[in-house]
Amino acid sequence: MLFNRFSPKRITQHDIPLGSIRAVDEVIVDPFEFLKTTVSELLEQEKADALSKYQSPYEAKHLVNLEIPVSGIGEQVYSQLRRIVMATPRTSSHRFFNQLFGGRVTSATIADMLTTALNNSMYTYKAAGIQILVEQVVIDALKHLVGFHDGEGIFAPGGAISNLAAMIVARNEAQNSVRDRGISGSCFTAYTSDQSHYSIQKNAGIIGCGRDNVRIIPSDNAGKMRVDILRTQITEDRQQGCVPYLINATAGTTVLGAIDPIADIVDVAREHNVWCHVDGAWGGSMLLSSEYRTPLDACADADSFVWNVHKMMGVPLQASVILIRAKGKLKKHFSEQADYLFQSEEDDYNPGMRSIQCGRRNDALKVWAAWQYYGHEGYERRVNIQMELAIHAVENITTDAALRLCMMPESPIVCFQVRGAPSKRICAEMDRQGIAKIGYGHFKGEDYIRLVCVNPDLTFDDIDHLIEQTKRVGDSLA
Ligand code: ABU
Repeated sequence: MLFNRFSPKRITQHDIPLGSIRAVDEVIVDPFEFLKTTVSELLEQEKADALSKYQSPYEAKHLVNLEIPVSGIGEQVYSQLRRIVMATPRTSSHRFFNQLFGGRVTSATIADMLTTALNNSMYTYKAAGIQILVEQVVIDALKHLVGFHDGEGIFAPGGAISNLAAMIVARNEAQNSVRDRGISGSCFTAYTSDQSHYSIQKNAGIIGCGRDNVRIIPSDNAGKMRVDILRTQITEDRQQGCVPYLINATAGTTVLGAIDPIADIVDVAREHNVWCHVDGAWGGSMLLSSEYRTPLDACADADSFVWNVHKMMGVPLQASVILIRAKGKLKKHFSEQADYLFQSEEDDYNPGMRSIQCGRRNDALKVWAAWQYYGHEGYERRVNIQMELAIHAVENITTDAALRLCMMPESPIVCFQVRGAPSKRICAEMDRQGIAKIGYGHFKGEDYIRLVCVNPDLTFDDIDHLIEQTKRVGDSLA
């Protein structure tokens, strides 16, 4: 049995002034036994119920006393924790289609628990030891898949921040003085499609280039960036004296999963000498499949690439990586001196010289554990299964007159409508009734149900059941 040495339950009235201890019931809990039984119960419930019962925020507030107490409740915290766990949406269940992640790779979950127990910070070899080598191996594997054979990379907390890192590098490369002296005068323009992730605009605001200076390039009917409009826009901006610093191509858009014409976009970037970034947060994992990777092959010629491993590769959130084709840029744009921190080993083994963050969580061990478990072959099969699920959904939808497919998916997201029924309300009603968690997306003036087939443990029956339920709920609303 392993208790905290300092526990409110162990403090006596001789230790601290009278009145500051709240009486609590004697609860004896072995934390590791608690963890084991809670996880087992969660797994059982996930199979049986699939989703925790829908609770509005107002109802959820009354499930557990969430307020921070003046006097600690000691080991009673574990029963509170259990109640919170059981009331939390179950993203690994076969009724969860809502987000671009879902399912569970057990080896990665265990590795992440161990990461938490170890509690290293990934800025120096001194603090993280062999974990730095683990991170390097994982980054090398990812960058080779992209085709950045001489490149570099770093884990960051999520796709938006990884995109931020790429945009900072791109801005500084466009004007070398910016890092030290700030932006002066020029209008720094970025280019991204109307289907790209909102972080591009948000980050432009954060880095001082301005949200209004992001040129939103229209997409075609397949949700892909119009390269002809991109080219014209950059030319016009140059003529106006602007500094185009970034073109963002998306490999797997957030709603449709569409892949921009990356080779053509890279060509435009080279013509105009602009940094070409690929946001592959969603679609990056398609690189694992020889069958489906072709639309991403040209990423090898881009300047940077973002890959969220917690999406199609199924490790627990978060595991996002920014990869750069030319080695040295991360250090050039993010390193600082800190004698109290960087005390041993050369910079290659001190990733804190290359990251936005100082203290940095270890997101690499879980990826390494999952990849060891699957190998390249297993991961290829996993991506192929995700696509098979999506293709099955397409076949179901296109053979049913009550349904309408938005377009053939290029990655495992299938957008569709129940004819005559509002997609938004179907999704809300499915959640409220505890049938499934599924979201909607907007494209060319219409709302679509967005079916994300990211969990390879789903079966064709799960997909059919989901589609059947959208029809049933749609009929009740129509
Ligand atoms: N970073 C975008 C995530 C959106 C989603 O999971 O649906």
